[in-house]
Amino acid sequence: MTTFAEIAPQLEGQAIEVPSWAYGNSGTRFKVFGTAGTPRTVEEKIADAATVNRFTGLAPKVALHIPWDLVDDFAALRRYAEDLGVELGTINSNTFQDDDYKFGGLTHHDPAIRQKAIDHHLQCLEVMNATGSRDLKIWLADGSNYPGQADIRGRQDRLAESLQTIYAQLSGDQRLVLEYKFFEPAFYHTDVPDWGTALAHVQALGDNATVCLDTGHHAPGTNIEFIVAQLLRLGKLGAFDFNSRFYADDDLIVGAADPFQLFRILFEVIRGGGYGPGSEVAFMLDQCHNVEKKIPGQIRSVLNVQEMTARALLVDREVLGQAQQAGDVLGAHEVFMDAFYTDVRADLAAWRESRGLPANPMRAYAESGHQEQIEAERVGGTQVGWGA
Ligand code: PSV
Ligand code: MN
Repeated sequence: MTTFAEIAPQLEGQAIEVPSWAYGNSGTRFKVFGTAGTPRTVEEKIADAATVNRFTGLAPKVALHIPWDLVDDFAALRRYAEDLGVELGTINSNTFQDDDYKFGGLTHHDPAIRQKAIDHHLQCLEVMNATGSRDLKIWLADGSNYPGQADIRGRQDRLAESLQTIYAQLSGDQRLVLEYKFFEPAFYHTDVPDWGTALAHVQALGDNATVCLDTGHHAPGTNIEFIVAQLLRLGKLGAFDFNSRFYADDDLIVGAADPFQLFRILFEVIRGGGYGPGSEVAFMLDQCHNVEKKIPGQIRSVLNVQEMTARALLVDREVLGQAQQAGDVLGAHEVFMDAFYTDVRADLAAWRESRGLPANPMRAYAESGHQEQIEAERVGGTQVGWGA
């Protein structure tokens, strides 16, 4: 069995990108609860992301959502973030909150609205030029609710054309990352419902277009790790949006609902070369903290990813391979499960301490007084929230 000491060097440099929107208020269509200490500005969201990084050493980047995080001076925002020890990461576009987009954006039958959606993405590219971000992540709410409502085929053709126009404007090492989701807000058909559709579009675009896999965007029972293996094999896994779910796109803390699934996914990531210094996969979170405090919610999340990464690294792949070759079904399964059942928490605590980080970041944050401080300081103004 592989030991923690053997895999420890591979934990070095693990980087998880946190979403700015996780620090704002969020909820369901029934209610958005306010939480004391919630940021009022983009800067306060970034400060919270920097706090998560300070306590964990795991979150050196923060992803932005446009227009939620629009500011006048992105170069200044970049400096602000860097002074706090974090970088601005993926830029997420948003064509789902404007009245014009009721029947879609990049797929819309009206060329004027389609152009508006394209222009929004070009604006996102300008933001990326100022922030130094590599990835433009596109998720579309486009789809229809009733059979016959829309020309499904025509919408695919228009989508391909719109994406082409945006892709042509990428510069340097910038990438277009296309995210799929099988339903919601549209309930009959969705224009990018699955990894196959996303792959078809990014393959048509070229080398700098890849797929984003949001773990909450699949039908129950889907074998997500298979999709990970396939996309990595094809060199087309660009990013993760990690979260966890019991039912639909619940956006709960990654690893909370099904730690074993997270382990299986990370095993395939490692197996497929998606982890480590040479990897170009962005490990992002896409979560909402509706009832729990947000900064500790994010700290818990990045720690869950770290813990399952360590366990997945512990799989003895040589012994596993031998068992597989020998047709030893249960032997192979046991090698896999041994790693999953290994409790790495004490080893990780010692490892963190050896790097000047708190052994237990959750406890250290709770005892730091930081939460009480922001709750006392952030009074007045308007708390930022999902959709604002
Ligand atoms: C859509 O459900 C999604 O996963 C996309 O990534 C959006 O940008 C994000 O959620 C908004 O929270
Ligand atoms: Mn997502």
